[in-house]
Amino acid sequence: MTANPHAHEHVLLQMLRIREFENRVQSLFSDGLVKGSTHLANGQEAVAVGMAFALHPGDPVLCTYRGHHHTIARGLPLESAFAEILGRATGCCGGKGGSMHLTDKSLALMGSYAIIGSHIPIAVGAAWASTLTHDGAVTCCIFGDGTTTIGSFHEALNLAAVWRLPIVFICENNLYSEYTAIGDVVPIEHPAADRAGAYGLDRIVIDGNDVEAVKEAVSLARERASAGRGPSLIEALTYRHGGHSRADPGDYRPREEVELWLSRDPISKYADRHEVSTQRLEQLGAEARDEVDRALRKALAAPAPAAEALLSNVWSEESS
Ligand SMILES: Cc1ncc(C[n+]2csc(CCOP(=O)(O)OP(=O)(O)O)c2C)c(N)n1
Ligand SMILES: [Mg+2]
Repeated sequence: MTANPHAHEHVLLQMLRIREFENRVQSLFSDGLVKGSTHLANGQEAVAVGMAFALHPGDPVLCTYRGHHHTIARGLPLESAFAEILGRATGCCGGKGGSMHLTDKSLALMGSYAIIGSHIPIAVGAAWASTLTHDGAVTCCIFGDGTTTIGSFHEALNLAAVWRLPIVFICENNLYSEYTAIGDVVPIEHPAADRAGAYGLDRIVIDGNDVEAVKEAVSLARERASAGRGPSLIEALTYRHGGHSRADPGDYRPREEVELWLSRDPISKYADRHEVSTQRLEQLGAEARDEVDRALRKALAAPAPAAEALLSNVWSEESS
């Protein structure tokens, strides 16, 4: 992605770290160590990593319950993410948020949201704030294909467009909304891009399993936003390798479809393009596994939140 000869490995390592992290979360869930639900992003790593390489430090990012990959790609330490998911005091939300609420203001990770579409108006608010404070930040808001049927998606998009706010919307179209194929509930092929014109925006559809395509599209959108030319809506085509959440085996998906998308795995696709040997890819995978193991050991050793933590973060403590 850059002139640095090791840059390819860096990109691969980022995707491998996320993949290993997600695999470990699945095992932790199966072992009964995760309270609540988990929504993994195996197969969708390129969207997160491409986005993270295109954004600048301080750009606010808002994502969903399927947000481990976005937050890790934006710099959330693996240990902090594990600890949060395990409900430990050292997690990014002190163990009180869990898998669906990875948030870290110091990294401008302004929340993962479990209510579909709820974060899109909040992201528009963050972008509006940047026009008032002139902080030069561009907000990035990520959501799924199913979210495009929610009213707040349309309301927020309209406002962002008419006020030309500095925001990049990314729709991760993984073809399913929980257990429902998007084609069964939306009468257009591209649920986000085919509606962009209604808000005066370009129709942008990209291969979300191609990390370089994602980086390029988000960089262009970021430039446009910084130049005061308003938002962009990017539809990134991708696929989750597993089910919607927890123990969902995803059996409602045709086998050929799953196989087709497994053959488009973003990690092997990138490794093939840059001629990374199988042996080197395995070494990088082992490196990622070691790092994930170390982080998990530390998170597992961390204490549960103290009882008093129940009463903190209920009201904003910053204003007092
Ligand atoms: C307002 C609201 N309605 C329904 C749900 C239940 N729900 C959780 S995930 C989901 C599917 C969302 O699909 P999509 O936007 O494509 O995201 P993906 O899970 O594929 O990343 C639904 C309907 C919810 N969380 N919030
Ligand atoms: Mg979806």
